Amino acid sequence: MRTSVGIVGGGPAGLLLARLLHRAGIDSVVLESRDRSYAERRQRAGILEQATADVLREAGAGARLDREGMVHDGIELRFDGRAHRVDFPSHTEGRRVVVYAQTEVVKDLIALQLADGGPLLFGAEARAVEGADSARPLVRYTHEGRERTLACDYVVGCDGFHGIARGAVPEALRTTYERTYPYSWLGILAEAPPAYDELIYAHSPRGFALASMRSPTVSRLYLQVPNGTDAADWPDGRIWDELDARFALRAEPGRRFVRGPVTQKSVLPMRGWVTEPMRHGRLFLAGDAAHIVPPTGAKGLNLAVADVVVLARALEQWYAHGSPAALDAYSGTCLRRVWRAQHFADSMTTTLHTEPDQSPFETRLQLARLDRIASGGHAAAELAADYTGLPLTTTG
Ligand code: RFL
Ligand code: PHB
Repeated sequence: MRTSVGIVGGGPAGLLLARLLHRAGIDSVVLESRDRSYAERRQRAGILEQATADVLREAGAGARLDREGMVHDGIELRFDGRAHRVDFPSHTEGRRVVVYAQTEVVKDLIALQLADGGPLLFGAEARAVEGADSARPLVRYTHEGRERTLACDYVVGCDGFHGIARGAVPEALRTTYERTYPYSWLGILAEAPPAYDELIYAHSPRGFALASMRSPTVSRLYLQVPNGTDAADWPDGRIWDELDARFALRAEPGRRFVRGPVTQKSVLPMRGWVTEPMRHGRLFLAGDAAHIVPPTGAKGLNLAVADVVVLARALEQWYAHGSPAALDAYSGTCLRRVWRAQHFADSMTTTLHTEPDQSPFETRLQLARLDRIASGGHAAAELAADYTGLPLTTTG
């Protein structure tokens, strides 16, 4: 098989790239190792920056997002037993976020691609990218028990953190930056109406907790837990009790979460990680294949979208005008945004979580930082701007 752009990985990055290229008249093939139902059920992100929602609309994937997505105008920070709201529109000239699950974004993009796009192969596992620095790169993959090759003009590795594409960048030419945090998240999905209208990020002496949602009837909740925690040690009752304790408000001492059946439970490590550069010859890396941010800033999916928007525009300029300038600028353009998001995600993470041997002094500093944000002014405006995201045009 031969195509213009071979896309390894059918997560949000790969699927959206295929859509954007299709709309620009550039053909592509997406190779996804998992089956469709697995790809559509994998629980992950929930928050779309305004620019991300706008891109999905432009790509034709906006109808259900606009019907079912929940527009949020702010978040709550909870610390020292008190609640403080950070408003987004008033600090950002009207910017907001949309709560719409990654599972739904993926379903919408898959349906579009299968309806009128280029080939999207499920159960197609890429084994290697070869000839990245030649004029004729190719992807070796297996599909339906057979070894196959996909010959391309360009290969894009959208195959996530555990993918194989970046292995085609010689070690001597890449640098990896990494931070592992000394705590993890226990995440649950529960059939229970969200207890609050907005997301709540809670700092507490018992550790961080986050209340998010998936729909008016489904809650998504997270608790900071020690690294190495086994989800089996957290029966449902223990989780709800701990959530009640970490979200407790002095003004409403008896308030409890509405409990419901817990349908998913898993432990997620927290890390920051970037590989540079995001290009080698005719191979480009996008999304989690090139960078991971800790989820406290809700940036991972949004960064994946920003990467492929920049890349799709650059490929358009190449195919329409023969101009390589935007392709040459791709890695630098994306990495500037990646490191800003990395910085924001790190500061949210370290301000809100409790280190295993944290001193009372450090806790006081965290509370002072949170108090600065809660007081409004520049600190609140900065959080609102970072959370709702940079406009895509400034990086395109
Ligand atoms: P994905 O989603 O990992 O997709 C990669 C795809 O590649 C496939 N694949 C292969 N296919 C063929 N051949 C191979 N050899 C392959 N190897 C892998 C995989 O099956 C998969 O389908 O990467 P992508 O597209 O870059 O998307 C990135 C996002 O998934 C990720 O950044 C976010 O989920 C991060 N994230 C969040 N991001 C946000 O913007 N807002 C949030 O609120 C948010 N919350 C989260 C998150 C991530 C979380 N976890 C699980 C770490 C919350 C959590 C709990
Ligand atoms: C989620 O809804 O899964 C979610 C929301 C905000 C975050 C992380 C995850 O910061």
